[in-house]
Amino acid sequence: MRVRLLTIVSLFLLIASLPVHAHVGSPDVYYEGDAGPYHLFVTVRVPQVIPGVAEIQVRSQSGDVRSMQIVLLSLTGPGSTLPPTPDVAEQSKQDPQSFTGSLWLMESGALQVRILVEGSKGHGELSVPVASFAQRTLPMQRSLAAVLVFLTFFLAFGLVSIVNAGVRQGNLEPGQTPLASNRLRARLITAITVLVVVAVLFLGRRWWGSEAKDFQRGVDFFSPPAAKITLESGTRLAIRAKDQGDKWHHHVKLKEIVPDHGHLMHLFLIRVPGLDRMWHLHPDPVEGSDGAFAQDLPSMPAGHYQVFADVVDKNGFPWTLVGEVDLPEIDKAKPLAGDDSSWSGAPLDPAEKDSTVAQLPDGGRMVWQRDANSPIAANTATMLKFTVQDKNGKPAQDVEPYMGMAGHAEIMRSDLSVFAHIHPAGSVSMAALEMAQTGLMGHSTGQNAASMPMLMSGMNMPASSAPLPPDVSFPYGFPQPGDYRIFVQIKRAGQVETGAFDIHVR
Ligand SMILES: [Cu+2]
Repeated sequence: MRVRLLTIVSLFLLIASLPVHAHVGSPDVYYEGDAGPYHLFVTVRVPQVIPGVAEIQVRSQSGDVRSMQIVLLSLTGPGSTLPPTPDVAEQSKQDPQSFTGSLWLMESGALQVRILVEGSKGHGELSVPVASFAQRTLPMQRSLAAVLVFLTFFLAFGLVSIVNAGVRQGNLEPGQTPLASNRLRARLITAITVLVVVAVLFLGRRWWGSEAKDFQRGVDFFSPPAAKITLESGTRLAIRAKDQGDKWHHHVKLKEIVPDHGHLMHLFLIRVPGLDRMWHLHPDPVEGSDGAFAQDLPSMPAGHYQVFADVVDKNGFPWTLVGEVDLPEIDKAKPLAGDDSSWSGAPLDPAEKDSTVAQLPDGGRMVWQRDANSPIAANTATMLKFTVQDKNGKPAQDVEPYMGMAGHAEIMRSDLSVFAHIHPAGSVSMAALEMAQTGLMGHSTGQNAASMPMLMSGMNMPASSAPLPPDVSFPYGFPQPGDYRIFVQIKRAGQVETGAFDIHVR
């Protein structure tokens, strides 16, 4: 890997700053799930540059875990079935239920962290998908640049003087003065040395520049792809990826994406500014097109809309296409059907206090179970827990699965620099999570990505007859301070209901 030296140098010497890309600004992984008999809460803090070190934190719900090992492997393909020797995660002395470790992410793409647990209930395994990519090119620290510039000139000047002195006086006895011919030869060779040194410095600078450009190309490759959003024939919205370069289109074929909890694409339309209208829709691929998707829009007011379209490529890498569109008023359209849903309410006002109660359209409420006195801090793993109440204020008895899960939450920062579509299992893509489970104990190994779409289409489970609990929780950490709006979507008695909550994150 050609960028290795550069990035390792950057990694050790440069200051980290806020992540700006991916999943749209929310690259860390928060996950809750079972490793056999052990219930674990996993946080993976991904590095800003690749290669880079990911920090893994795992907390077990019970105290019966003796040891834990972690290992990194590809999510799909041959590498996904051949895990290297795992590393031992260190058990915390203060909190024996917590384990930490770090893993080098050497390559970009869809990876997984496998966690192997030993404890009094035997062995357990868990795999968490991790999207690995460089988020940005880190700038060089000024002090480091100054030191390097000084050393460069010192060495260059030193080399020239050594050559000059060597040629002029190298063959002389002590005390002898150099001959005129020696001086002339020394001048000539010194001039050549200067030219060579200047050429080496020039080529070195070119090399550095091309490495930096290469690295930036990698950053651009994994930044959220721009979407081209067009309104066609009145009410039909078309979604396409804008030209992202040949390499991207070769690698990520929108014709070959895999279903993620029952749909190829989850499309979010949010009216800006204010975030006062939100649609969660599921466009279908356009027959015969090269990766275009389309959706018949429901009735909606005119406005400027931000668009996020979540898809998962065939390797299990989650992409969020980002775009904007101006829409005229759309009326007399077909009502929402299937898994499509919408929300409307008051604009996000940062001056307002944090909200912990959301009114639902049927008279019920959704309550955010949190201590309103303890503020939420950025980059802290938190459990966002909500309770659904019926119109009498009692815990709802009719919550049912919505797209196979107890709930879906969409989290966005007021400036839309962050967008995350998360689930009770956490911030990982559900399609990638399915892929990650194939290599685990109890699963037949050797399943590859090609067999996954079929396997995952089974995720669209029919609603079971027994109602779900009225509580739904989402593990998550807000990636940066600011004002956020959270949409929590659940299904009750056949109706999707959305609660909106505003929070100021410190
Ligand atoms: Cu979802």
